[in-house]
Amino acid sequence: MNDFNPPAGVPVVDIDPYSDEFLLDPYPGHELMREAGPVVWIPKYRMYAAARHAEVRAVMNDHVTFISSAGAGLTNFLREKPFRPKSIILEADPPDHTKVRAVLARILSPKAVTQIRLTFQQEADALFDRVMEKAARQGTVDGVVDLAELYPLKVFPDAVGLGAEGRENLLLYGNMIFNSFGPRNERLAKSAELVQPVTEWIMSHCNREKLSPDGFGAQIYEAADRGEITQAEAPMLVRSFLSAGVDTTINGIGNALLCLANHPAEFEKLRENVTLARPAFEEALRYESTVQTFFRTTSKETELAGVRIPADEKIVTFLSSANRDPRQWPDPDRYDINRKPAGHMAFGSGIHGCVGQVVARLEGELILTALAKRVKRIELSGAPTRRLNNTLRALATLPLRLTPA
Ligand code: OVM
Repeated sequence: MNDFNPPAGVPVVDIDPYSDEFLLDPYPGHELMREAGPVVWIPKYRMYAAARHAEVRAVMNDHVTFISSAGAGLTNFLREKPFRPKSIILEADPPDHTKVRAVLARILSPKAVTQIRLTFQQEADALFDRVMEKAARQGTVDGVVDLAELYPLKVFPDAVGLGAEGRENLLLYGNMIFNSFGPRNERLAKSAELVQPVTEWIMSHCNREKLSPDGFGAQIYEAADRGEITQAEAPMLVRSFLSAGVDTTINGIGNALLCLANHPAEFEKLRENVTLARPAFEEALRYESTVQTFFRTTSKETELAGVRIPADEKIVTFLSSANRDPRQWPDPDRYDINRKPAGHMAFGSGIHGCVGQVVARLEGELILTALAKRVKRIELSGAPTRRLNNTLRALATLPLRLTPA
């Protein structure tokens, strides 16, 4: 293959998945790719793409062929410098990946997370006290600014052990990091305008002195004290918390609120049975996957669904497209809280599958539970607006009318 010709035997899909148009409404583009073949070629970025469920899962579940150490974004770290020092968990392969993953997996295990449940629940209830008061006072609230941003920005940094000051840096940092998995486009450049001060704030808050003695951050340092990871690795894992733990859940919650506002019959089902909060959140993750894409790099020549891919090539997996693949899901474009969306790809799959998913689900469940208990009707009071990001399906605003129960 030269620089201009597409690889032989791979359907070409000439779209730009980083254009405003695509990001505003990615679903027609997803369908084009799925229909073109199990693996397609996107010429503008010279990348292979998997958009069907079976191939996305196959890539995610073969970490030997499809490696992460060359980056989980479009940039191939074997050829180009990473945007920041590599993540020691996301952008790593076994054996390096294995021990750091084990440390985070233990800190974020279902059993460990039961310890934070009560606090997270009280914070969800307290937030709804304020939101419903504001709704009564103003008529409408913003589902992003007044709800979806406030909650993770309070409970997650609290759980990590961060102080109250400067948390807005986490929003700027998340937006920048998730842009950095895409091409080095205008969108990344704009979000990275404050890269210096924001990065300095983030890195300084990864230090042990900045973290309370009882949080997830302190537990990372305790693992280093026990020799499970090095002392130098500890702040890098705190950085992973601060990179991946806020913007993801903010938009998971925002998208779930939007789903329920757009599907009143589903909200009614949730109100009648609040134990559906967890499946309603899970279905929102399938229906509007927060992390739209992640990349892998081939470690060797391989075949995927009969398509030959040479060594050292980037392949983008469209997690959100897999989650609406009609080959996998009956009536995939329907938001249905009674569906059992097990096997969705919103958290990825395999050894890199989201290590924080227990916390993410907890946040989503508690917000939707509080919503179902406090609100009789949730309606859009205006058109929501999207915050375009190279990786995230994100909302800028979500004008809501919440009628109290
Ligand atoms: C990390 C990291 C950053 C962004 C996302 C992510 C979804 C991980 O720094 O480890 O996983």
